[in-house]
Amino acid sequence: MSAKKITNKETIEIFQEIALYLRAEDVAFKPQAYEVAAESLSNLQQELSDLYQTCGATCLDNIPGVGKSMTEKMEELITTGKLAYYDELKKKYPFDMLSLSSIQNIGPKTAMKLYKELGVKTLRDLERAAKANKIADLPGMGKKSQDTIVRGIAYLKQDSGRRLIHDVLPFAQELVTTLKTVKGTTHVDIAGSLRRRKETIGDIDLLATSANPQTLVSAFKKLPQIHEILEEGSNKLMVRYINGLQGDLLILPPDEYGAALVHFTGSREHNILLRERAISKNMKLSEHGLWKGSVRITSRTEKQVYKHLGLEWIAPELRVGSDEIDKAAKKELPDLIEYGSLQGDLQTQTDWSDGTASIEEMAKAAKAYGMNYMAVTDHTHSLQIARGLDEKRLTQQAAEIDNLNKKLKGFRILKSTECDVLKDGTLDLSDEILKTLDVVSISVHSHTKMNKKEMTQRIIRAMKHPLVNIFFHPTGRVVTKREGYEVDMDKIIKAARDYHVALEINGSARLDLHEQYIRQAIGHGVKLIISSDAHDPTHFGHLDYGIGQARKGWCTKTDILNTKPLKEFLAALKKK
Ligand code: DGT
Ligand code: CA
Ligand code: CA
Ligand code: ZN
Repeated sequence: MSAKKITNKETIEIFQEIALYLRAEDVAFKPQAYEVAAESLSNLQQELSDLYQTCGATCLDNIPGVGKSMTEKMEELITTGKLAYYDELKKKYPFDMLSLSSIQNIGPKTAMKLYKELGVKTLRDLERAAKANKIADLPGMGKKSQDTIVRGIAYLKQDSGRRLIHDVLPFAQELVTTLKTVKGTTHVDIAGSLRRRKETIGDIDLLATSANPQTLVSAFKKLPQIHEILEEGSNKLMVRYINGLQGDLLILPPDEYGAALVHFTGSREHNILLRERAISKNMKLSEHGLWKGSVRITSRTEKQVYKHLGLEWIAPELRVGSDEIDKAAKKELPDLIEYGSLQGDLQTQTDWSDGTASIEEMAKAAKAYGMNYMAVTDHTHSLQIARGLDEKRLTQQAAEIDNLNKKLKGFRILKSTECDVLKDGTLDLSDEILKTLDVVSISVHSHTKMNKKEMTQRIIRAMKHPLVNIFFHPTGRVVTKREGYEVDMDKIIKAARDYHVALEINGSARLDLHEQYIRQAIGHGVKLIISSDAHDPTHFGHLDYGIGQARKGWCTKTDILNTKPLKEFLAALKKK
């Protein structure tokens, strides 16, 4: 068979686009299956076609998040280079759904409307339509939406090629694990934006030390994750990985390693401040070491470099070039929350609404991830796209949770909700039913184009409700997708303090709150929770990105309520 060899990246994009077409058509469940599969594939360590050659469909089926019907689709893609189902969709809707719906304010449905009403097929068409003022005239759009779209196009142009951290970190961690096993290797570390846990990543920077650099270089070149070698030197390689990202591996002398790690971790702004500090102390800092005249002061570890500059070691997540160096000089850095220190997850969706799995499957996955409790927070009925729950179904769900809790050992499922905040700031469920829940969480999903003042009032009204415990994804943003609604976060943070409502740090692609608001919130004594927003058993890893976000926002363990054991967590919530 001489089918064109399909890459992982192409498969991922096909699945993503199919999911969007299905969403535009309001199909239930199926879009999630494609999205989850696409997400898993982005962290696969091998080309799918190679995997298939080794062990066929069985191996495809074993990829987490990939079910039987996805396996069949992948098999078709690998063996024929095409997917008939996708080609059909493309024939029916011949427009670039993937690019169009990557623009701020354009969901799959809007993309469909733009195609049907204005014949918009590509980003260029979209730009032209906006310039000709045609989008503003469409029903439900208006001048404001058009302006947002224009800004979105500009944003995409400037941001092209960057990836969400979720789609890069596990891939890079696997590289590190493999390289560490190569004979003679003493250190392998991730540097750059990935180590700083930036939301989006430009490339994968790896640093290493080795007793035998040549062996490490040869081993690296043979990795199945590498698509092509771009540049090669005796201690440096630049490559393109199978996921389309570029990366380099730099092998360094052990004497320089600490200084190199500081340099290549960045950020640029942090490095500049460090160098200025070195100069003010009659020293010189470069990627090769810290120098006093022609003498290199010990630069083997980062700790030593910071120490000789009169600083505490600064966690990579804080290295942004603001006040972290001043605080490190005064020994005032916070004792940051550690990765892996959460005991429960407060936002999960199940197949009662728009999740892919049953409550039991989700609970088992949460437990396997190390959680001791998990709140089930299916959407509420005003959110029809997500098959939101009304009072009756929520009561049925409670009965199922009671049964499961009797069965599960050492784990507790909490009755909860992601209750929609309606347009006027009232809630989508009655007080009677809210009272029966262990945790009441609220969020905004509709009428997101309100002005700032109205939106702020609407949310504060909901936060004032005596039964509300947590406000989910407070700004409504989704990294690489949308900026979120207009809202006065100063006022929301103060309301959270006054009405004893915890704010969520959402670990999914939302990464909402942004670290700036996290720091502001804890400055006001507001408590936070970190959640995965899992819609699938493979999503609990999102918690880790939530912790990264919390660290970037200077949080200690005590700032985050779900670091507590269940009883203490429940006791810390607003009294009903
Ligand atoms: P990215 O790759 O765009 O997500 O962001 P970074 O921060 O990983 O940037 P990258 O890969 O270009 O460089 C890695 C680090 O190396 C960067 O954070 C700081 C350091 N670095 C690279 N070039 C320069 C430079 O020209 N000046 C300074 N001060 N530092 C640099
Ligand atoms: Ca980088
Ligand atoms: Ca780089
Ligand atoms: Zn939500």
